[in-house]
Amino acid sequence: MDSATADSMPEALRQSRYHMKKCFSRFVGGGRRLMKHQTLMDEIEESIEDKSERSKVLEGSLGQILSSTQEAAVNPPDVAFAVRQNPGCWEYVKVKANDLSVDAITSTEYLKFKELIYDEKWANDDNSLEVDFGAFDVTTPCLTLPSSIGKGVHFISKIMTTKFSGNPESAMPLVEYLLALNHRGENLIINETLNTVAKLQAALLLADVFLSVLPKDAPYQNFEQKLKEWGFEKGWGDTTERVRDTMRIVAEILQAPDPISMELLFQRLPVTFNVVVLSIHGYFGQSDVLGLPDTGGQVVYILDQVKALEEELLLRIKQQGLSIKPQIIVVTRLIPDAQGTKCNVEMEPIDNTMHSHILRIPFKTDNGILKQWVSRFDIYPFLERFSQDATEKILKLLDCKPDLIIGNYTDGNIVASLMASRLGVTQGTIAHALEKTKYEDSDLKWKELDPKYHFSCQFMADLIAMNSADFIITSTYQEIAGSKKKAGQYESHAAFTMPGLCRVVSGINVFDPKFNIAPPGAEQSVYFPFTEKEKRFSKFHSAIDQLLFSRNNNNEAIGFLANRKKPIIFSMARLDTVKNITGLVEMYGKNKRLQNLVNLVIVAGFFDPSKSKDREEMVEINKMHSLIEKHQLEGHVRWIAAQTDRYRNGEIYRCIADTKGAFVQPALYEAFGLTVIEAMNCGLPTFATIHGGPAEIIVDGISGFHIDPTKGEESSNKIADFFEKCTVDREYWNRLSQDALKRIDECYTWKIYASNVLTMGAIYGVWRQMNEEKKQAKQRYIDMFYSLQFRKLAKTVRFTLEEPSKSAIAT
Ligand code: UDP
Ligand code: LCN
Repeated sequence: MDSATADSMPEALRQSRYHMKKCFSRFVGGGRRLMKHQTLMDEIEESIEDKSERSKVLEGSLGQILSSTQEAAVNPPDVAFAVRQNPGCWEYVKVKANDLSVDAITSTEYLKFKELIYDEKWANDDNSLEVDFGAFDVTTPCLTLPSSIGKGVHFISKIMTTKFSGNPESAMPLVEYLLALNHRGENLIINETLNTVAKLQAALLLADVFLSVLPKDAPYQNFEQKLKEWGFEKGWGDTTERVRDTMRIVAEILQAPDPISMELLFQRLPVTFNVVVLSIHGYFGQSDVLGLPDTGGQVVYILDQVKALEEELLLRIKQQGLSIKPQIIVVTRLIPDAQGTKCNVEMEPIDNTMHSHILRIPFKTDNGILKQWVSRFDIYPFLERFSQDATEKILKLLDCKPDLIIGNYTDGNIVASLMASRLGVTQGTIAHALEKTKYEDSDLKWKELDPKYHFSCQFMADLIAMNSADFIITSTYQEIAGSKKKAGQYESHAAFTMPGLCRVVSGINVFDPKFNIAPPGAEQSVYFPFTEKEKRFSKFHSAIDQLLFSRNNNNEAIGFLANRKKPIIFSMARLDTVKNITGLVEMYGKNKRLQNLVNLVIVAGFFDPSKSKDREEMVEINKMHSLIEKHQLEGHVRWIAAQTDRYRNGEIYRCIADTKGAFVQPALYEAFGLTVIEAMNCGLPTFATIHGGPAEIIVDGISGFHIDPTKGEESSNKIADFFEKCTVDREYWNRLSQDALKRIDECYTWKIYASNVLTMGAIYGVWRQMNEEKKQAKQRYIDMFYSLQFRKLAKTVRFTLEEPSKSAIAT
């Protein structure tokens, strides 16, 4: 087995043999255990007390290996290292503590070794369930450079270029693809007359000569008949110029393909008209839902995404010279007990769109319809039935199959997988957040966590969706492959083990070209700079003034700000543990310097734990109250309940900017972090967690600041330093504000997103067709895994509804 680490480690250990022997005897002295990177480094520090000796040891290749070690599993007398020198690149080695001999081991061997710590019987059982999705992908072309991860479309375009090159007949798959394009059975682009590369080439030449003498802006209808005689159908363009351009792209590809023309072509072809978007858990609605349990960024993302996709579809359809009405259906759960929202309404048109709707389908059980909200962690038993009901309803509504199905989060993605495989439709998935990396060792400790989180179901569902998807949309690079130091969310599914359940020797490969980065934006009619005075929603100003500065406690806000002249640091999030709003209150409470400089305003959850239905929220509410009391924060903190009106929220960010304040996002882990880009869009300087997406959104010290919420003191001092600096350098705050806006304009807009996603839908559609046999073989494995593993686990999910289960069922 090739392993650079295994090759260099023996010599590296030999050079520091004396110290390493000490370190290894310390490692094994602690008995069976899993050591995370920090523990490993701490123990090295304790073993080699002399600082200069230690630095000598940690120099060179040994230092490189140890600093790239994510974890080390100890089963005396052996220690196995999981080394990650680059994103997505893992090597495993086993070292004997007594003689420091080194062996390269496979990921499977490493997982088994690690399992010994948790479940020896399972680890030693030759028939423990091993899952290997990668076995079906050995012939799939993959990226090799970590820096290219997430650029799947570009890679596929290159691969297609080589496939279509060579002799003229190599491009036949493209001709076949064009022949198959249709809308409700009516041919588009070409018909059977042009069923070979040669015929298509000849016709394109003829058409070009014919079109060259027509006015550039002549409408398609003027020459439609003529083109039809040669075998061309609608869809090439709306004017002579556009038709000629598109034809030229095809002619050039047939002559000698290149990736740029390939991508351009797929931006233009009439492939997608009907899209189904799945987002099941939480309260999916257009008003009064944000901040409710399980209801946050995903809803915002999808509503904005649909609007952007519809705009792009309408533009493309017009430019294709077609008069087809696109349809986007967002499928979610119907909740009869809707808590004052519209989540009990079956169909709802989506605001600011012309042809997009929310379709709500109830969860059915053998006893009838489930009335209440169900936590996303408990949702699994309902999904199969939901997918069947949703599929029937969609086929009825569209009167045809959708062209593209996009799932969101675990539940939406597994349903998208079932639906896409049943209908034979291109499938895209979006995770928003993969829970696996949010909770440390959630795979190894699954048995402990399962009663509360049902990760056994969730991780199996995620694996199914990742593997059945034709393409995966992510918001950041880190979501796929992390950073130099930390593994990515998808990457953590490459090889992992859940002792007693299954050993995933190959879950997903982050070098697979199905991965694409397409970051979302923030709706710019809602989130715009505080300086655009004439656009501001001044009608909210007096209510916001009350909300922030009133001294009264009421249902909407508690606590008060004694000195309203101070800038405000502001945060807004669902009251989940991971969002760590209480962590922010604590770091503020402990830092008197910060308290003297700024006030703190929090928007999160609500104040009475007995009113919450969410397990984590109840705990956090209680914690908030006790922290405010413990640190005597009266007069410094205003706690506002969850806010549901995004227009007003936009204005809140701007009002905070008026105070020359800042936004703070203190999550222990944040997958992407829409609030971060909302705040930045409003020109509000932002401090956001280094753990997850925000680390990539913000360039530290330029477009905002990174904080590490696990280091409260350091973080609160960083915020305090900023505000101190602002008092001496009046321009500093403005510079930060402007650079935040610049960053957004360059990288985070919905327009770029929509164009990219529709192009993905088209390119991966052809790719899927070109690899059909391979896809089907893998699908059979996925189907089996679904039936034998996921389905069985979903049936075992037990949870309590807040009312007795009888009244939870509406028949
Ligand atoms: N949000 C809100 N009211 C609240 C809390 C959050 O409107 O009380 C909105 C917030 O403006 C953002 C979304 O919900 O648009 C949260 O998205 P984010 O990506 O920050 O976190 P998520 O909740 O998706 O994990
Ligand atoms: C879910 C999350 O947890 C956030 O990090 C994202 O910003 C949001 O979804 C939208 O993708």
